[in-house]
Amino acid sequence: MGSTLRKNQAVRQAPGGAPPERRPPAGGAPKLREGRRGAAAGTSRPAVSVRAKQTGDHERTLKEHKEEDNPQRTMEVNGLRPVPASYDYDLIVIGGGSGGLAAAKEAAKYEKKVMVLDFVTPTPQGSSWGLGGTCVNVGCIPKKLMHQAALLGQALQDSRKFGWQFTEEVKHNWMTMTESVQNYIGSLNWGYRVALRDNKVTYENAYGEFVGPHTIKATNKKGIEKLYTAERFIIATGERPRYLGIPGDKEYCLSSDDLFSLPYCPGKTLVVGASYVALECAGFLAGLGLDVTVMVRSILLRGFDQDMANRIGEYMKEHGVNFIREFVPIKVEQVEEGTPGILKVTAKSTAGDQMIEGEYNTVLLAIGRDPCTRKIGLDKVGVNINEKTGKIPVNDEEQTNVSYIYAVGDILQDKLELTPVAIQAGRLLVRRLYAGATTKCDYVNVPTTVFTPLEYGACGYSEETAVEKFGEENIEVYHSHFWPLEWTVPSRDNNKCYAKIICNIQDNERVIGFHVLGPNAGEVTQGFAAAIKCGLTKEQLDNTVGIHPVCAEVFTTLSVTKRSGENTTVSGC
Ligand code: FAD
Ligand code: NA7
Repeated sequence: MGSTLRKNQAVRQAPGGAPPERRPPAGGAPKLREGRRGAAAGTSRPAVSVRAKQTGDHERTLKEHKEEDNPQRTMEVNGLRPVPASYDYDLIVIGGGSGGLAAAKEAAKYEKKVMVLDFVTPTPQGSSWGLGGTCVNVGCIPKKLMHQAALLGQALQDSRKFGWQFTEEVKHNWMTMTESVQNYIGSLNWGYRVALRDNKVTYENAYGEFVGPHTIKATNKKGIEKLYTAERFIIATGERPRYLGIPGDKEYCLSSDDLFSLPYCPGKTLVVGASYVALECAGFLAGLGLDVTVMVRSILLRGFDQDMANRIGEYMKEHGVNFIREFVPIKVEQVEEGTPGILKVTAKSTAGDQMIEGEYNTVLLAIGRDPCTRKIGLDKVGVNINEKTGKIPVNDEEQTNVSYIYAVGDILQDKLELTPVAIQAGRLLVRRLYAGATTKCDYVNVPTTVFTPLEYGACGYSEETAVEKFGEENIEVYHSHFWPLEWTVPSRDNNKCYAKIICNIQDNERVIGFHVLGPNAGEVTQGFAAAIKCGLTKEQLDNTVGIHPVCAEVFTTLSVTKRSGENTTVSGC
């Protein structure tokens, strides 16, 4: 099937749909077109393309397409390396976040002609950002820096006991923090652009949408559309915050996509949601001295070890965070305009008919994130998604049901939503595609950290899932409280930090779950995660000499089993 005469039709029909004859068989790759020339770049008027030779020249495009059956022919694209004549690019990556950028840069290493499309749709409040995706702009990076700002406030308090004296009143300035954080993010955005340029990856700040097999439409901020073809595609479009769907939510509420660049202090804040984004934001806002309430629909940190989740909740409560349990907002109204203004929130009990009202300066929604997969033309190319969640199912090689389309990162069904996972999956995928590698991304025993005021690091099974999978009689849980030495002098929070490992009795007490609540939990967990990957057993942990006096040494001396019911509290080192 020749594509030449079809390409302009495809554009004219978008977004309504590609012509029927271009639609691939349901659930399968468009086999007839594999290895043949894809639709060349072109729009309804004129034919527009990345191919410098073609831009605006519809006649020449048609002529070139008549020659398309010669697979040996190569051509220059953007003045860069030659690619097989079949497509504009070897690889087009849709989404320039953690997974997409990693994949694109890796592919460029193997002399592939690569394009990245990245486009940020502004939030309902108008927030937008640069290249790099969620982690850099509105996720891990600003979150951890603001968490650090809160920890410094705590350190200032502790420092008095260590002899520091300050005469000035200690206050926090939201704008100074936000500007510093945003400046750093700006430098990262710039760094990503430079890295793409250095790697000869073509970058377009444009929204990508499939319009037909091997063909994508890129629409930039000005609405200018271009078509590109590629032999392969990687979808890495990530997720965006969900809204409640109640009156006033999009009008007045913020999401984490707005918070980190908010140009004014949010003031008294209601955080809606109880998973890690909600608790982390609530934690650092409270640590900065703000009045913070978390509205919890059911449980804290669904999916995480509940013993640890409840300890985090207790700690946050003791450190000034209010919790409203088993309520959901049903209406948000503006009482007063301003930066911040005043919002009235009406909420309903999930356990009965009770209604409550409260006034806040800011309402932050952190009720989950939806994958950006429903508006990228997946139906045009036959890529299956989970209709309920919007997630994309892939095989263990990150390949969708359409053989030339792959997906990585947060949009994947049943995979972890973490930056290093997206990066690892993207890199390994590209190495398999272009470097003959066979290593697959291992989604098991991935460590993670929740940056709540008392940090929580975890790797492997939660206690609940371990019991479910192996049976209670087959697991041994060793645990202990610990008191970081740094916390003793300022008399902080004895017996709040907590260490727990879960071992599989049937497998030589292999460590299948690792959990720690305490300072620098991420730093602690990272190393143990490597050991767990290597098959760490309880005996090996016991034979490991600790480092004194550090928090992590507790894992080398765990002796109390949960089953025994013995006391785990400590009073010194
Ligand atoms: P993203 O990084 O989201 O990138 C997707 C990109 O594609 C975005 O730039 C998007 O605008 C763009 N895009 C979408 N659709 C299109 C389109 N049609 N055309 C062109 N471009 C498009 N992970 C951790 O590991 N540690 C943490 O501490 C951590 N903290 C987090 C805190 C918060 C508040 C949030 C929200 C997330 C956090 N995460 C954390 C998760 C982490 O950010 C994600 O797992 C990671 O960014 C996923 O990478 P990705 O490549 O799948 O998508
Ligand atoms: P999660 O992990 O999807 O959790 C969503 C939280 O919001 C969870 O506590 C939910 O409660 C709660 N929720 C969901 N819908 C509502 C409504 N309608 N009302 C009140 N509360 C609600 O979301 P996160 O934002 O923390 O993280 C998502 C991803 O972002 C994460 O995986 C990272 O990649 C970054 P529930 O337990 O369901 O009752």
